[in-house]
Amino acid sequence: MQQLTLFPESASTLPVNYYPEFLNKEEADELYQHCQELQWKQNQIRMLGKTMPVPRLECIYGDEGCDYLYSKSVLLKPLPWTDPLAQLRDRITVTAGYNFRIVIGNQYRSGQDSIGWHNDSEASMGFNPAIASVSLGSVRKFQIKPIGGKPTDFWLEHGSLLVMLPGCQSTHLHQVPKTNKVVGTRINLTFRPHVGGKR
Ligand SMILES: O=C(O)CCC(=O)C(=O)O
Repeated sequence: MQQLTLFPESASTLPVNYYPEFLNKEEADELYQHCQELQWKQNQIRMLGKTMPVPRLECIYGDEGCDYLYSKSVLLKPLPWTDPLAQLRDRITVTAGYNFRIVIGNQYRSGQDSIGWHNDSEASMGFNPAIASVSLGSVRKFQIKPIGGKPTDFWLEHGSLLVMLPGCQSTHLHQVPKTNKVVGTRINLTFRPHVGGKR
């Protein structure tokens, strides 16, 4: 039987900080409810000469004009902060010590929704961004590895916060792999800096 490693030992050597109970259950449930009302969309991505649907739903909220282009093909244009998302942003800043100007939501509707190995090194975030990731709903495996190295598995729980520290995006890759297990919906919110837009 697979062991659920909620707090992997090797995590201490990774450029991440993990807060498994950042939100209590009531707060996490309330935020999950709020996230149901966000404007989710299945975008199209261009890869290897083909256009295909992104294998998850996405949304973006943030400061005016902080557009986010990734994989040279998916352009996300932020809607204004909702009150709960702005409150969460400020709370993460107090805990983690970094400022954020956008939040990108990922909704994994089933085990077949995923995000493959990548780093988040878009120029719009500036040099060595810190990225803070809040997980809600079903637990999914999140893997992180040094480029060319072995992955560490995190099982990101409802209400947890994982902060990828400055430098992480240059040295490490991360993913949420597909699974054939029956899993419910998971929502992930990644708070990010941005060097453009209106202040
Ligand atoms: O869903 C997650 O935990 C990771 C999301 C992610 O890798 C991303 O938005 O770049």
